[in-house]
Amino acid sequence: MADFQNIIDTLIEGDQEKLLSLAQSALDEGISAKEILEKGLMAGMDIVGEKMEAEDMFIPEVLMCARAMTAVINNLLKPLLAAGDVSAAGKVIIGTVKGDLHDIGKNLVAMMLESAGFEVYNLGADILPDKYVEEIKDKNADILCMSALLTTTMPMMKVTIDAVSEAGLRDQVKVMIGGAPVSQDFAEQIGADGYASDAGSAIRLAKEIMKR
Ligand code: B1M
Repeated sequence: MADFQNIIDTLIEGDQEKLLSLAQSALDEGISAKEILEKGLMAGMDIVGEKMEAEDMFIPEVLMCARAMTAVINNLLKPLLAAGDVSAAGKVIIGTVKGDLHDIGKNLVAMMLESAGFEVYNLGADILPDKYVEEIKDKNADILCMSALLTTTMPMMKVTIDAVSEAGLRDQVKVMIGGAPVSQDFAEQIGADGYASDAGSAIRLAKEIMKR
């Protein structure tokens, strides 16, 4: 039986080496990458968020947790999280909106879309509306995915959609949004084509959009 509590505690401590070794042991025991991600890393990150809000943890410590989680995803889980379906699915531009530096969830979504056969251009975090526009044009993208983790940066999603419309590209590209504070209601309010609550639903939605 995997010791998810140990993984959670180690993530909260930000101990990257120990976290890598615990995740490797869990994989060796036959625990799936998805379970390690959801029951260990994401559960731990939720507690980090609560501690951050309560001012029990501060930015440097949270950054250590984020780096430890990213190391486990990139070094151990990435190849195992592949969705398996590798049909040529479409071109996706993805980034976290201007003013927002949170990129772990966005990178997970990018990685899963890639493994589902999409051609993914991951622009990074803190992305200006004009940069999205430039990349949509340059890559002739089918889908634009935006992530926001802060209530204060959610409005940048609307600003970006407006910039895409002003550039005359809105008919060419479908817009999907996601991130913890974002919702289906908000997607409708700002004129996005869809909202995905997690990486799995982002893949389902992207595939559905490409069929439309
Ligand atoms: Co920040 N932070 N943070 N933070 N941080 C939150 C988001 C917060 C909820 C913590 C809290 O107070 N409880 C809070 C936001 C409050 C709010 O606005 N509602 C917060 C705050 C306030 C801040 C600062 C303002 C703190 C400060 O400076 N005083 C600051 C802002 C910096 C900035 O961006 N300008 C800040 C900074 C940071 C760090 C840099 C230290 C670090 C980020 C490091 C990094 O990403 N490289 C950090 C972290 C780690 C967090 C928490 C703890 C964890 C986020 C995370 O990675 N979760 C977070 C609390 C929390 O979320 N519980 C918090 C794991 C990840 C897998 O989940 O990102 O939700 P998530 O992604 C999911 C889904 O949302 C969805 O799929 C993913 C996978 O299932 N999804 C998409 C995400 N993007 C998608 C795009 C799509 C589709 C689905 O496209 C279609």
